[in-house]
Amino acid sequence: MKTLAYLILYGFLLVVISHRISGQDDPKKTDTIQFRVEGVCTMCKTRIENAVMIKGVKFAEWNKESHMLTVIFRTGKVDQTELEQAVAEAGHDTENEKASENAYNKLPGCCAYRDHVNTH
Ligand SMILES: [Cu+2]
Repeated sequence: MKTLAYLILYGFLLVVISHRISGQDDPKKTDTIQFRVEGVCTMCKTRIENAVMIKGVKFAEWNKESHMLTVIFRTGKVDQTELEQAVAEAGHDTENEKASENAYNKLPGCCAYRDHVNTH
């Protein structure tokens, strides 16, 4: 009977250990990053947050005061360069990616952050 008890205990430990190992490459694992994005108003906020919601992104929030964009994304599904490029395509400069003239000129006048006219 003692052997059986050991076998059950051993089997239980194996299950626990294999669960822990598989948990390490859990597809639901996420990373959080922050980078600076230029913008002025709540319209910018909506535009920036929508632009960065590409495949693999779970959550995005841009702070109008600090100009920092927080992004939570699936580990390995997307990287910071792709995220910054997506934001730049919407017309907003980021730390490492500058929006094209074409993309920038599509922004409404109140969002013209490069001109430093609007500080609302
Ligand atoms: Cu704006």
